[in-house]
Amino acid sequence: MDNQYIEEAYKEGFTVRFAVKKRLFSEQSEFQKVEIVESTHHGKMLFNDGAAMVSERDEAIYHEMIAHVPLLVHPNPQKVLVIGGGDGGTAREVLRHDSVKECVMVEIDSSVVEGSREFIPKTSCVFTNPRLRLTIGDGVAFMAETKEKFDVILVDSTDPVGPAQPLFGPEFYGNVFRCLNDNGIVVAQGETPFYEPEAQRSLVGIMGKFFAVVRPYNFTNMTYPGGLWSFIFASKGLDPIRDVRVGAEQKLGDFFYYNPDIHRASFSLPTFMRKNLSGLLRDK
Ligand code: AG3
Repeated sequence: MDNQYIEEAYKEGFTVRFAVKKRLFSEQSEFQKVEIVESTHHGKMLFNDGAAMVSERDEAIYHEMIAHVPLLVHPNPQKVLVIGGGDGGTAREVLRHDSVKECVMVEIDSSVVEGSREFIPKTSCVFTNPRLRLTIGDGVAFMAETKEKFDVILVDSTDPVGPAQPLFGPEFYGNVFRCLNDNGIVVAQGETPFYEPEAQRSLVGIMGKFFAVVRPYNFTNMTYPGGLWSFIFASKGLDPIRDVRVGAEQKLGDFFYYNPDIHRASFSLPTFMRKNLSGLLRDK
């Protein structure tokens, strides 16, 4: 049906339905089906293989939280790597930080970049930023081969199926650890605690094999199924709450979702999540 887009989310018979005004872009790439629609109430929306990635109405929540939490904990983030993130929203938030001299982005699927460039300027506006270095390529191979070092690495991936699956595996995180400077932080898209407890346990466990500090944090949004959604923060020593640069967020301008209270509170986990992750969280 043309006037709606349904994400068939998870095995538990849960679907999310968005009313659609117009279909703007549909391309079967080498990796996935990339679609962009204009919805009636959530602005332009990007879907990869039927899973919602971006809605203009609430993309700021995800993009502020993946970027500003680690970048306001790191004392001087200069070089940042984004794996995935082809819509541009994550890099856009990263480059609000003046300390960042270069943001490298490695996106596997040029269709996501091209579709976003044409139809979602709200996120793809970053592609004209001279401090962004965009590479179309496999993030897993890039991580395995690069000799570059980064202060912060952000894994802005789709769900752990298809092309994104290796981004949830141990080889990848071994390479992430190797490519991070001593104060390094990685933040990864961590799925929803409601429907993906095993994926969260697995990812937190893998990151804990390499990193001294591993702490999931949550945000709530309208677009991703389940509403409550997670990132996993891992570092070589920096603590996401103790080491936050108090007041530094004021230089960044206006936020939709992020603020210092949310930063701290997002690391407070509901009991069912604590139980699921018991024994795996790491604190210094
Ligand atoms: N990253 C994907 C979040 C996962 C959404 N999953 C789903 N709808 N089943 C979003 C990319 C934003 N830059």
